[in-house]
Amino acid sequence: MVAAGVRRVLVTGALGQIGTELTRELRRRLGERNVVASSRRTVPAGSEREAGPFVVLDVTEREVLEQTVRENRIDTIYHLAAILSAVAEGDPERAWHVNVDGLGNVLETARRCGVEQVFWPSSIAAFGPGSPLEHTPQDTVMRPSTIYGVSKVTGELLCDYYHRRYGLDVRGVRYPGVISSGAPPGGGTTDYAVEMFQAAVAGRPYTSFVSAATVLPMIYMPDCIKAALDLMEADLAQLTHHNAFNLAAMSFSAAELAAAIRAHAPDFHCDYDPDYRQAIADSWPRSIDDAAARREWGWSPAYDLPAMTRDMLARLGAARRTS
Ligand code: VAH
Repeated sequence: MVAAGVRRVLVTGALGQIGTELTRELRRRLGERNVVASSRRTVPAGSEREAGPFVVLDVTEREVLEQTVRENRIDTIYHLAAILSAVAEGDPERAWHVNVDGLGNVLETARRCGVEQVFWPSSIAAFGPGSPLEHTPQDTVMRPSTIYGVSKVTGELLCDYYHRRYGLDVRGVRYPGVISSGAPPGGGTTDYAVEMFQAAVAGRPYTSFVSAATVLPMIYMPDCIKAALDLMEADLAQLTHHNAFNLAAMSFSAAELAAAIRAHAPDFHCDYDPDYRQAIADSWPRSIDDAAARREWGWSPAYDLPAMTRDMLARLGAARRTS
């Protein structure tokens, strides 16, 4: 029997870059037994599986999803399972199936099972060449040129529909590139930022797949997790946008990131050899106006580029020494 008032949470994509850290923080706050981690992949013994309940779950299989929600008495879903921008361009049909049909399954299951809250992350990838790309507004033209961006705009509209039509409390943010020292990123266009840190700590040079001058909005993982949990705990009556809040913490070029790393690792060398992901990056905002998130639920990032760089290098260095 779950203590009255304790959330029963399901995390999809719980083995991914964000899912791994979000599951860990939710379990710290709610108790391990109250957070069910799920993934399409199985997890080797001794890792996240050992830390609490884990189920193998493909979000495109609605019956399995509904059975998991009912059997575990889930009242809150953090839906992170998705195919990211770079991988999605290699298989647009599957990206649509996972990102859109998967979200549709989560929303319909939440409606049918009386789930109280759903968190689903959109992305700055929901903007495109037709959007203002400097200080991109919360509400503006959204005609993304990637299937990932198309799936994110569609998802935002689907979440709005379920909130308006059924009153489902679904919330989310448009994440920028996420930088973290834990689970590796999963095939996005911003993965170069994490890979640069990993190369520097390993004493290796790095070849960036975007140009030195490429500027993108980024967020450090502790702020990424804080945003999700702060938004989910916010007073619904104060929210105008519900899902798809613009969110950012910093913007910098690939060359500025390399320089910030070299301030700690003077021998680190980075060169630049743009590939197909350059066109994706060029279609995205360079900076974001996240005033709505700051106004409606008090968003305030803790990490800027110098603070993130110090913490990332310290964590990766410590992990390397113990591996
Ligand atoms: C990606 N990391 O690169 C994700 C993110 C804004 C980028 O959505 O696809």
